[in-house]
Amino acid sequence: LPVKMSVEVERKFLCSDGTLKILEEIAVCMGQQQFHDQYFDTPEFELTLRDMWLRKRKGCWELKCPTATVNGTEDRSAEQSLAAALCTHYKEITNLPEIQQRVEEVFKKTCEDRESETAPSLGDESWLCRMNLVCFAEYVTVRRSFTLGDEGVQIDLDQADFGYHVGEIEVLIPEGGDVQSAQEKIRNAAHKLGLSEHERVEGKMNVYLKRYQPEHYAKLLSAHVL
Ligand code: V4E
Repeated sequence: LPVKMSVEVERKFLCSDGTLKILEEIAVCMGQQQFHDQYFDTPEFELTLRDMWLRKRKGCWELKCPTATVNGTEDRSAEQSLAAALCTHYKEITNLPEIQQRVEEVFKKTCEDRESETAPSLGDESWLCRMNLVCFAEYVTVRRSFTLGDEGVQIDLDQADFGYHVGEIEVLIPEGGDVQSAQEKIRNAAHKLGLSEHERVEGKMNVYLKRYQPEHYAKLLSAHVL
């Protein structure tokens, strides 16, 4: 069976009191949750240097990686280009065998014992060891989620345990879906929230690595990943 994947199109923002007030007026609060994220890579940062982000959240594995397709930019208006520049988009893979296969492809080494192995139970994390993956970042986030309803736009307000607050406007689309129209929806939502068109905001990982893993951070900066 083909594995269903989605692409997350997202723009981060700093949530001022003013933004929060507007949000509470125009959006519907979907509740609050708390989760502990653990991110994994090899000691040489082979995944993150390829902009691949392997994490465990609430007992589930997720891999975020760049989308393969490159969108043509010729027909874009200045507004569309700006909307695109403020957004990121990543493919999200949540199926564990698919994640393991992607990671193996990166390392270009097949594990000899793979064929003979029976399917690992969900609790079996020997594959981490086999692929030399170690946890390089972990933090707890308290997230309040809102929806603008009509257009499938979700807004999250995140508070990380290392003292960083950040907002995210996000739209999920199927793989191969229309990234540009998702960016347009995000731009409209940002406009409704009164956000500045020019702010480029750091994500939690950015701040975390800068603060706690400066060597890793510097490598990602010079590889233009962050
Ligand atoms: C893709 C990525 C990272 C993985 C964490 O992604 P992010 O969406 O920031 O985390 P979170 O907790 O909000 O996950 P969600 O619940 O939305 O799935 S860490 C760094 N990146 C790349 C990246 C980038 N280059 N630029 C920006 C602004 N953000 C992320």
